[in-house]
Amino acid sequence: MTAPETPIPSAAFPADFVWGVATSAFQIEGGASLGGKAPSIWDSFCRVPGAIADASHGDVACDHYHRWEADLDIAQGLGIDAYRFSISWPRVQPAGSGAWNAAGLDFYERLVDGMLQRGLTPYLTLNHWDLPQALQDQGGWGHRDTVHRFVDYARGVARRLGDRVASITTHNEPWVVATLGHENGVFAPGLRDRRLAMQVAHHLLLSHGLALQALRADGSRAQLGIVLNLSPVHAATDAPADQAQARHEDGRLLRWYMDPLFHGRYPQDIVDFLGADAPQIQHGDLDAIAQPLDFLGLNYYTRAVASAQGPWDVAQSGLEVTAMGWEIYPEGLTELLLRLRRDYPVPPLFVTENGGAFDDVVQDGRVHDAARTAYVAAHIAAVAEALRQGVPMAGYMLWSLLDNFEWASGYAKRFGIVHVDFQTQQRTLKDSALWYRGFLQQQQALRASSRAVPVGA
Ligand code: IFM
Repeated sequence: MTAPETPIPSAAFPADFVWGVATSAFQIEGGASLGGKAPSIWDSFCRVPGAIADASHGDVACDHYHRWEADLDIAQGLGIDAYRFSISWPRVQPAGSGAWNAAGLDFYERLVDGMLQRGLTPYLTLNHWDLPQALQDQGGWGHRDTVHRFVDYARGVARRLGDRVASITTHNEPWVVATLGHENGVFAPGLRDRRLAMQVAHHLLLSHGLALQALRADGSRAQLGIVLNLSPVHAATDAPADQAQARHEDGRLLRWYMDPLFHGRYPQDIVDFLGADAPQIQHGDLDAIAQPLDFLGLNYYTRAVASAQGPWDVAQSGLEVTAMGWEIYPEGLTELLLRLRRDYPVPPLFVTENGGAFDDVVQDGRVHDAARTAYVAAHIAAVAEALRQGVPMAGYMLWSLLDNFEWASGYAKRFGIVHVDFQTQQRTLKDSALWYRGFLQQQQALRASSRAVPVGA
C-alpha cells in the first residue's frame, strides 16, 4: 500500500457521506448477444474500422455478465457503501420500445439483490451511452420520439427495481453523447453534425426532465438526478481572445447543461453563437427540463484549458498527465464545486466518477499503481476542502472498480483499482484498491467513534 502525497484531513467527512465505486454496463458486462440482448450503438460502432484504438469491442469485456457475484464480493471487500452501475437498455428492452426482455430484467434484479445481500447500496444509471441500435436506426437521440421511448424505458426499469435502489440517474454525461457522438464523431454513433448534436443535447435534457416527472408520478422512492462531466475552463493566457474562448467553452460544456437544469433557459451567448445550429425547442420543453433534482452527480477528471490559437498542448503547463494525456489538477475539483454552489441552487452533490488511467506495474502477483493512489487521495482531499467551505457534498465514487473497455481507447487504458487480465479474466487488487480499503476502514472507525455514547451519558 502506498502512502498518498496529499494528506486528507481526518474527520473531514460527515458520518452519512457515501463512499463508492462506479462501473457501466457496456464497459464491463460482455454477454453482448446473450440472454436476448440486442445490439447497442456501441456494439455497432466497435465494428467500424478505425473507430476503436485497439480494434476491440465489448463482446466479452470483463465478463461481468457471468462473474458479477465475484465482482460484487470484491466491491464488498473494499468496504464501500455504494455501487454505481448502469442498465443496458438493449438488454432489458431489445428494440428500445415495446416488448421487455424478461431474462435481461432478471439479470439486473439478481445484480441489485446481490448488492443488497452484500450491504452495498445500489446507485442505478439508466443511460450510460448504449442506446439500442434499433432506436438509432429510427434517428436515435436526434429524433424526438426517442425522448418518449426513454421515458417508457425509465418507467419500466423503475417499476421493476425502483423499490430497491437508492438512486436513479437518468443520463451519464449528456455532453459526451451529444458532442463526442454527434459533433466530433469519435464516439458512437460516430456522426459529425453540430446542428444534430445540439438537438441531441436538448432531447437528452428533455427526456431527463420528462422521466423525472413520470417516475415521481409513479411514486418513486429512489432519489432522482443526472450526472454531468464538468471541468473548470481556464484561459491559456490573460489575452482577451483566450479569455473569450474560455467563456465560450465553459458555455458549451457547463452552462449549456447547468443553466436549463437550474435556471430553465439555455445560455444566450451560446444560442447566439449557434445561430441556425441551435436546437428546435417546443413550448413547455424548458419547464420540463428544470425539474427539481434530488442530487446532482459530477464526473471530474481534469481541468480544461482554452486557447484562441487552437487545442491546448498539455506539455505547456508542466503539470503531470495521466495515460489519457489529461492534466492532473485536483484543485480544479474544489474550484468547480465552489463555482457550482455560487452560481446555481445546487442539491446535494456527488462526485459520481473520479479516477485515472495509468500504466500499472504488474510484478510478482502485485499491481503497483502509486500514481493512481496519489491521484485519488489528492481528489478526495479536494472534496474535503469543498466540504470545509460549505459545499453540500454527499458522496464520492471512484472510477472504476475494474479495468474495462475504455470506449474509443479500447482496453489499453486502465482506470480500475482492480486489475483485470483480459486473457484469463483474473482479478487482482491493485495497491490503490488496498489504499482505498484502508482509507475506508479509517472512515468507518471515525464514524463508529462519532456514534459512541460517552460513558455515563
Ligand atoms: O470510462 C469513462 C466513463 O464511461 C465515463 N466517464 C469518463 C470515464 C473515463 O474516460
